[in-house]
Amino acid sequence: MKKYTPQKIEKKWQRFWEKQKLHETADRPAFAKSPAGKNFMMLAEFPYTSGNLHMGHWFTYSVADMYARYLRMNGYNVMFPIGFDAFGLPAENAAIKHGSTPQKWTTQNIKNMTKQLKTIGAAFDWSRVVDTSDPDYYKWTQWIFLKLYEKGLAYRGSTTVNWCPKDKTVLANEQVVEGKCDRCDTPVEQRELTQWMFKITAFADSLIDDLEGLDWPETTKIAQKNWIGRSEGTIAEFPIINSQLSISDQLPKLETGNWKLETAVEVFTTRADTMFGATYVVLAPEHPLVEKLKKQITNNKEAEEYIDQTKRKSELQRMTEVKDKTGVELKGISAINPINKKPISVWIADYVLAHYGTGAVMAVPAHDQRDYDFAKKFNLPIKQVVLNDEEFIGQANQEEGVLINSDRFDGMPSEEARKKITEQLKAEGLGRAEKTYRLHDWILSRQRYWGAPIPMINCPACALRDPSGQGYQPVPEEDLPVKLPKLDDFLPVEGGKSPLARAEKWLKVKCPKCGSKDADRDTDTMDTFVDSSWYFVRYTDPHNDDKLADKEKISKWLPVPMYIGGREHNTMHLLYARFITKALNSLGHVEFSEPFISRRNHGVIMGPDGKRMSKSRGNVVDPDGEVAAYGADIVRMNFAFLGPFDQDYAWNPDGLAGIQRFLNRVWNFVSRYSDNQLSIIDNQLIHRVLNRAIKEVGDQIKHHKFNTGVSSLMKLLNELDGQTLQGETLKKISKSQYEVLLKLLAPFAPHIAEELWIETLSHETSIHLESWPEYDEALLQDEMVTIVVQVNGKVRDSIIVKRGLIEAEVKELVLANEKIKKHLEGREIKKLIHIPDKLVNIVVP
Ligand code: ANZ
Ligand code: ZN
Repeated sequence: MKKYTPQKIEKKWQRFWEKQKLHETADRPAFAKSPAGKNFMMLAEFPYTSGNLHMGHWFTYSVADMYARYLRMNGYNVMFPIGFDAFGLPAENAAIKHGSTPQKWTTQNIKNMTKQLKTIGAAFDWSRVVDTSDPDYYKWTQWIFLKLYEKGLAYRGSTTVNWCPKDKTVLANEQVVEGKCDRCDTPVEQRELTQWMFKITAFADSLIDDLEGLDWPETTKIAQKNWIGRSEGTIAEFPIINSQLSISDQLPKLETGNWKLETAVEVFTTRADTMFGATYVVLAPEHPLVEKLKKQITNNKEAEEYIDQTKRKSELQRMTEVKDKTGVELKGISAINPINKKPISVWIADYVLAHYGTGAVMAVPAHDQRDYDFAKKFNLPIKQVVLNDEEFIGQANQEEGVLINSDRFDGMPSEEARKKITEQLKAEGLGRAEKTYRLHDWILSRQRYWGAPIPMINCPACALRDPSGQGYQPVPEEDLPVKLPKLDDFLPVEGGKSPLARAEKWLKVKCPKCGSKDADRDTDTMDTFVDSSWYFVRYTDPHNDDKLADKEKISKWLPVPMYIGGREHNTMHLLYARFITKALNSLGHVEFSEPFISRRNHGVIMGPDGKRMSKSRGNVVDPDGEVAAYGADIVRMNFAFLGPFDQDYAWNPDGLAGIQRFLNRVWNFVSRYSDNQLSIIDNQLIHRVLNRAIKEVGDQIKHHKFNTGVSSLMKLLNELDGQTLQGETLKKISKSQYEVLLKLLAPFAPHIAEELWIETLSHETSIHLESWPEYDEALLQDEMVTIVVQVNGKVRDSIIVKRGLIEAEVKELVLANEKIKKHLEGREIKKLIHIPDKLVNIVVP
């Protein structure tokens, strides 16, 4: 008998499958009724071209492959695509480090990673590979930009960014520590930068509301909702008056009830019910009204100093430094509370953010903690207007309740009062109901080299003629792709300019609108999240030169029925892909408005020390070594066996040996098969055991319980191997019963299953073209069970009987059993305890 040597067989079958084009998926007609023929894209997040496959890739792809193979065996026309998320900083930084270019580095890595991915033995369709840094791909990334631009969904806008004046670069919020650049300790400034943006906020509502229909992890849905941060409330206008003049002089329309004034502060509040308790108004220091009211404000200098000071804080800091509130009263002006028409003071303070709501709040110190802290510090009036069971000492009472001190709204519950107060404001032209969102538009400009150029041209001649001074013109569609020029020096430029500004030849271009020769290409590249927001669409038609993808092909494959990926993409990637889908849908390019019907998150494989694997920690385990030592099947099955798919695991090589023992046993078991010893009739007992296993293993894969799927296979082998089938000889296993065992194993360990199928059971075609075996529902019902037989509490034997026997039937069988008879020695039975389908205990004196 040959020994099981995975290294000898795995390459052979990988080549065999490739030659047979076994995993190249044809486009079947859409909307097939039965699973047979139904297209199914099994999507797993494509890798960054980071250089090497790590344990996490193996975990994700091998387990996703089991699911893909199972579906295929159940008649689905499965596409299991793979590609490379190749643009972006990692490639750029690695190229800098290794003295290479991003192009060379990426090409090399894709080659290397392809080789590694093939060792998994997954059913990837290599004919559909996409590479986001390939001009054939990013042509369509640019096309999407243009389509969104045409509809106003891509625009130039200015935003505040964290800016390090020394490094001359934009910093993410996480890179600002205590107001300083985390690299050089220089105080960070806030800067307005004009960049390209996608109007993701236009879809804010549907991005929340459509989550309901998705089969996604609840945690992912919650993460998206929080990220979008919809809050429903009221916009109220607080008219501004000169505090040195009498109110009636300034509000001549007092009698007519028309309070609308030219200058008013708009505030956003979710608690309009507390409006009678608004005792002052606070503007964000950046609020444009501060500049506008300069003439009336009597302490401008003080205000300006404070505004300067604010610029040095990041938004994150302003939100988190809660305790010590700072601010400046704007003297010389007052605001009118629109609900009771009383004048209140106006302040600027950095706890109010410029880019949330309207950038101004009505402060209700009795019921909002931030306002309370501020009021305490500056001695401002605190007026309770909501009554409830909560204590109200030393802090704000933020709960809802019943209104007090609120005129005709007294006694009204908060919720009703919000509606009624908003209605009154609206009737007086002083407010309206409004939703706001935490979500900002998506800034997609990057001042880096390794990305898809933004297909826009800036023409100074056109700018002169344009009333808004805007000279940007879209690159005509037929000129796409705007290829990324080769640059020797691709390093980031100081001063926030893109390295592409150095590509002088590339830069100069004729204006597509007016023909001026003075125009420049946009030198920014797109955020790599744009590249990955539509790659699944390209899989349906990866070689199409004329279109993003053929519409019919899109409708055959999409939306994606199952998407597997990491929790780190709960917000950004998944949100961006949903947005691009909704945008393409609204423009008529795709017929669906959600890209991913089901989403499952995979866990993370940590280092042996339980910490995230990283080179600096030195706890990286390289899968290549494990594969060389054990073979792919064992590594795959070990991942499946770890436990639930969505949990994190510390890497522990001990499991591999257990799986190795199991596959060795499968090998030896099936190798005992030989033509001349086979029985013609299937053994009924074995038939039952297999029947149950078919259902069990199938259900487990279907529900992504790959670990219990492996244990069911182990149990099955134990049963087959005669542990429980006492007295049944192996000779009685028929060929078709061996086949069932291999088919159940095939999704988990495709190489060994193929080897035994073709070489031992002498089949001519691949096991991976076989169907999942069918099971007999009726047979599940009267399936056999093993009953343990005890005498005086000691196990003496076990018997295999039909499930569901009653006590009398079991008793008869037990008493007829020779072994048990011996133990009873003719004594009289005092008592018999029967646990149906499990155990009998006979008590004798
Ligand atoms: C008055 C009030 C009274 C408020 C009360 C709360 C409680 P969410 O739910 O997160 O949307 N707010 C509005 N704009 C702000 C800004 N630019 N910077 C800082 N705070 C701002 O929060 C909405 C609430 O946050 C609003 O409702 C406002 O304070 C504050 F008892 O208005 B509230
Ligand atoms: Zn022009």
